[in-house]
Amino acid sequence: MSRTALRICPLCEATCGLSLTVEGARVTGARGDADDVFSQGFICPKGASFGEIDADPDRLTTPLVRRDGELVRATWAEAFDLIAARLPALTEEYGPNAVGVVLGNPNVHTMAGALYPPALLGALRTRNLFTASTLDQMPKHVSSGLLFGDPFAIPVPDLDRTEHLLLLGANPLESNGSLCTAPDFPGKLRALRRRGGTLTVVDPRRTRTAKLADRHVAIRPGTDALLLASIAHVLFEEKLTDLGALAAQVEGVPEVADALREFTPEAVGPACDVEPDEIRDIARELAAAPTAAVYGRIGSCTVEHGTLASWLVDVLNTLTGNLDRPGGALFPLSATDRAPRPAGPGKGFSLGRWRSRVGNHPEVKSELPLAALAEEIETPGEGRIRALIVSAANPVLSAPDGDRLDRALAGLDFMVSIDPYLNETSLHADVVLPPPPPSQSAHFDFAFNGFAVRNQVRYTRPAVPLAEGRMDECEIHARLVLAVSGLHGAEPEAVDATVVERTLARAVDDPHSPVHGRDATELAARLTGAGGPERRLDLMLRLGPYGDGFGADPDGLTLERVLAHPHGIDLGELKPRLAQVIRTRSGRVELLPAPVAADLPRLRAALGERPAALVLVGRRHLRSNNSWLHNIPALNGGSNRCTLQIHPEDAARLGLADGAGVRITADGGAVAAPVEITDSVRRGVVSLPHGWGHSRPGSRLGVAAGRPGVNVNQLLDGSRIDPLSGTSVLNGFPVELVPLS
Ligand SMILES: Nc1nc2c(c(=O)[nH]1)N[C@H]1C(S)=C(S)[C@@H](COP(=O)(O)OP(=O)(O)OC[C@H]3O[C@@H](n4cnc5c(=O)[nH]c(N)nc54)[C@H](O)[C@@H]3O)O[C@H]1N2
Ligand SMILES: Nc1nc2c(c(=O)[nH]1)N[C@H]1C(S)=C(S)[C@@H](COP(=O)(O)OP(=O)(O)OC[C@H]3O[C@@H](n4cnc5c(=O)[nH]c(N)nc54)[C@H](O)[C@@H]3O)O[C@H]1N2
Ligand code: SF4
Ligand SMILES: [Mo]
Repeated sequence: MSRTALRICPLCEATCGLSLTVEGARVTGARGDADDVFSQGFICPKGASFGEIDADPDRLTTPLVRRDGELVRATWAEAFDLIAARLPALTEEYGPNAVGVVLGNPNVHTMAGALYPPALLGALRTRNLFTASTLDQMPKHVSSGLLFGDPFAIPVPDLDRTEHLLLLGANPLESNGSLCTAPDFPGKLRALRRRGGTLTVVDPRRTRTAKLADRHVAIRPGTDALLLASIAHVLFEEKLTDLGALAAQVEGVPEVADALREFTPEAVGPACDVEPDEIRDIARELAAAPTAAVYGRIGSCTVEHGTLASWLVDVLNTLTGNLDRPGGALFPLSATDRAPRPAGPGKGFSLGRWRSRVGNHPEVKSELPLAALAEEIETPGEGRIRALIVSAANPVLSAPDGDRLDRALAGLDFMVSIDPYLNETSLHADVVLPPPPPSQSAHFDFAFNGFAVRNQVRYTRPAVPLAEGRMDECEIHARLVLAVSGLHGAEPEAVDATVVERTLARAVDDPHSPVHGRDATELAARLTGAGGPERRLDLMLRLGPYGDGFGADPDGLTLERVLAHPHGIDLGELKPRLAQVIRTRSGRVELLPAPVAADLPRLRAALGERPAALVLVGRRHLRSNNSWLHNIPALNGGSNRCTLQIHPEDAARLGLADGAGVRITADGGAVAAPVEITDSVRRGVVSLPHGWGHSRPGSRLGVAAGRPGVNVNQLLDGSRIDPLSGTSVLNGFPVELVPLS
């Protein structure tokens, strides 16, 4: 007997609604949910493999605890007893910074990862927080923090309505999009072309996305900030700027014009390898389009000038009047966002409120660069990291110099991993806490709804009941919070109750809240939901921008109402709302923030730099997801994907043959991979994907270990960093190649 169950896909940022076929407790099929208000049936091969991913026999089924050096199966009680015995004692003896926290990518794809880390960090009071953001989008947070006063105020391209899209360093045909949540991103690009709109793609590789474009610019890696600065320069020079309705809300326009004076197309062209005339054309097309959006992702973030490139993306959106207008780049308003506050000045955004102990890296959004984790564990002295809590992260593969991190992790006094697999990173843990497979978890996209191209709300309860011996990931996180807080053994619901209490206490005090002046205890008693996490979701929905305000708007959202719409509720197209978003001290968009101005000399210096002969960039494949889907046979079949792609002319010059081995050397080390000759990469650029290198003894990834690939991040020593954001340079670093005989 089979049944169907709905489940929002947690595998990438597109958040497609899936319709699962369930037999007993097993997911035997996955299709796109045609009635999903947002994804309307779209699915990709990863979503279609949901059943295989869910049932991977290598998933851990019980906690593991280290005894006499060996990780052995243990009960949940034994696992949490050990954590409660060890972690608080370490903080007691060495201070709060002795315990570090690493949060990886899947935390933004689980409810637990959204709801509990703030409480964990609040309890630990450590300054040693590291996340995947400093391998990814931190430059965009910094740029938005400085421009708008809120690091989460990230405008997204209005894909369904724009007439022109200038897309840099993103390959949504493989990635399905990022910081732009759009199921069927590929279909939306095709629709843009069909309605007469134009697409320009800037990428050193002729990707599947680039093949869809009207114009493909094969830029020299790492130089997008120069190109964008020059486009802005042309807009000023040819008097093509037109802020329209934005003018009154923006300050610093003349200052930007002045700061970018040197970035003429003639000065920038040779550095970017883009003809000056083409730069002018791109600028004119952008200015002439009735509506346009500039959008940059990984290839514009994880590079030498990542923050400047991210800033310039929104400078261009602003100068062309496309920021905050339909068809341009708009700010989504998700159902669990805070309800809009009155416009006006805010507290602004600060960087570097403290610095890392060893490398003196400035804090950004309370985080330190993930590339600095190993040195903070290795370097003796006060404040050294002695214990680590790692949730949903595999930095041994995803961050620079995994070999060094591997050694550093081995030297920790204590380590906890919340992870379904025993992999390259979790193999070092003293306690591994495995979440249940995704079919057994509820799902709500707290993060991605805030970057969605359409406002909507969807929630799916577990498709399959929690199996015997399993613990919900929310409960795992809540018990961890209790264990480090000296409250080991208390009911996990206590963690949620505390958050609810605090949130309501603030809301009833806030004159702008719909519950101002009401009784917090009475409101808490009205919350519905099957457990702590659902009650918190109900609270956020009810206090949110579309919420019922506990009766203030009887038609507003509640958990019950969302549950009554299993395919989701459409909340309409994105609307202009810049005034609500701005939290800068001036109350306006600050177009030339001081930290950006201070980093511009570094960009000017880049105009004169002699580019390296050969630089390396990454790439993604539709059937992968960073480091953790290579264990699924359905997603890791066919030809080897961990190859070094190289242009035929470069291959000939270096004596490299297709399929033969090549030794790749960079400042951090060397790896060997098979050569793949293809003219889809430009001359002077080679490409190797990340997330591979599954060859470390002690991990339990049977399928992945059979086709391990190599770890591209072993080529890096972690010293290449975008200084404003602490983000690692993962794209556009120099390499040397030698054929392997
Ligand atoms: N060279 C290079 N390096 C890169 C990149 C690149 O483009 N090039 N990309 C970077 C980017 S953008 C990112 S986001 C990072 C990602 O790097 P990480 O944040 O390290 O994420 P993953 O590699 O995806 O590893 C995810 C971990 O979470 C576990 N996991 C999976 N599902 C769950 C779950 O439901 N709950 C829990 N608790 N754990 C789960 C997996 O087993 C795995 O151990 O990599 C970065 N590294
Ligand atoms: N299938 C699949 N989907 C994924 C993931 C995955 O691993 N696999 N990972 C998810 C995650 S964590 C993220 S953050 C997103 C990322 O989503 P995207 O940003 O779309 O990531 P990529 O596909 O790596 O595309 C980056 C592109 O930048 C190009 N590039 C490299 N250097 C430069 C440069 O200097 N300038 C320019 N202009 N381009 C450059 C590369 O050639 C590449 O085509 O994808 C998510 N979705
Ligand atoms: S596009 Fe992303 S969210 Fe949609 S099915 Fe594929 S992996 Fe899942
Ligand atoms: Mo990412």
